[in-house]
Amino acid sequence: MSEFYPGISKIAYEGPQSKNALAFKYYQANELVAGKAMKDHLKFAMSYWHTMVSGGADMFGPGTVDKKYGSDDPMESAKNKALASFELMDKLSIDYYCFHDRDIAPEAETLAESNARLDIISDLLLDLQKKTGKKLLWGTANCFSNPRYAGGAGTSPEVDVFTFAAAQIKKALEITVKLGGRGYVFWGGREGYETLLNTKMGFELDNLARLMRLAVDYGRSIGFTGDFYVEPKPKEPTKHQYDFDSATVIGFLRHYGLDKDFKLNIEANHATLAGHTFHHEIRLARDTGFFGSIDANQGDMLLGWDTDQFPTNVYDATLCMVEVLKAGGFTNGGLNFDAKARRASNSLEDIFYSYIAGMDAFALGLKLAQKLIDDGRLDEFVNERYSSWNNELGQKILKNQVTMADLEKIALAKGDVKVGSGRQENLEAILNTVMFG
Ligand code: XLS
Ligand code: NI
Ligand code: NI
Repeated sequence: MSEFYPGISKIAYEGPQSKNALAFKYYQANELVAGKAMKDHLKFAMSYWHTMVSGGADMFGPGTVDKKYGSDDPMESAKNKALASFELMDKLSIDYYCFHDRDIAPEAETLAESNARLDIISDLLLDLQKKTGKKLLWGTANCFSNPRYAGGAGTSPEVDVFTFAAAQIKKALEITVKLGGRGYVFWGGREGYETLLNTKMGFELDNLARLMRLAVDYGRSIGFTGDFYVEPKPKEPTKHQYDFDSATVIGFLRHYGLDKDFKLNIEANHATLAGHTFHHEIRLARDTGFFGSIDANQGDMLLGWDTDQFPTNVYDATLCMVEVLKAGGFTNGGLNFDAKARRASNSLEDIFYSYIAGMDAFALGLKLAQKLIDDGRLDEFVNERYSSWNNELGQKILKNQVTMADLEKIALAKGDVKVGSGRQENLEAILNTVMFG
């Protein structure tokens, strides 16, 4: 088997003192954190689309990295790409991957031919999985790139487009099941609108839910026992996307009775686009029972779009991992690096530098998250802050044993109330001492 990343050997852990750019400084796959190996806490996944497909093209210029894998023939190239992806995962010690149908096998003239191509490549991927032990974290269908989806897929104004999308998702579910994927993602790329002047919003929302219901019913009928995910994002490519943020999606899933089958796949950059922190989105998912999986990346606060950068912000990674640990860890989900190297990062090594940076940031985040939990001061303060709810009155209210009139009587008798300090600055300082102390 020829090498696609020649001259780069398996990346080893060398520790934080190492100056070797091609070594892990914090990620040590088998190091135990709270009794569990780092690799099992983090469940890193490679995103096929950014890593194997995109060469860095943007609207001002073409790609800067060759992603043809030695062949101009689309299927030869797709096969080589699959081989290259496993070489890359092996060299980086990444156990999982994620894809859209069109990432692994390019779309053909007809749906039947596209499906046949998927059969061929998924056979190859299955074979590679068996040989290496690598796993599919989740699959999805690209129902946003082809011009037919310009007006949406499930939310298209045209019934033929809805039908085509359903057929495409059916096939994507089949290959996800075939490859043992434990998740299936709906990211509503163009499920939204550009202007309400041409849009039936309520009708589109109903149809989006209808498509998801069809997918759940079909997926369960072919033995998919994993999680369906919605990946919230407020905008881009459309001006307004229906899956705006976690809160919106949770409301949507409950409204349409999809909440038993769906969880959330939270992406850091999408959180900030929605005006939230990454931490906020994961916390809400955890507190409502919708925590599923994570697209680990980061945005640039000075840019208003989805820059999908490799995550290196250790505060964000730490607070994310606090939520993951408190959720009891990932079940079917994991940390998918939905991230791309910058266009100017055009060497073969750059993709390795990128993953090393992201994996090290999350390894560090994991250790610091555990340290923060062990330190206990933040949790202790929060518990104390809410402790009045443990008193008799608090308990009565929580058990819904009071009326407004009861509360008025108590408030009138008690007189004015003084509220305790929120101590934010002190808590931020504690965070710093735990992280850097
Ligand atoms: C795009 C999304 C996409 C999903 C998968 O912004 O992040 O890459 O993760 O369709
Ligand atoms: Ni994104
Ligand atoms: Ni994503």
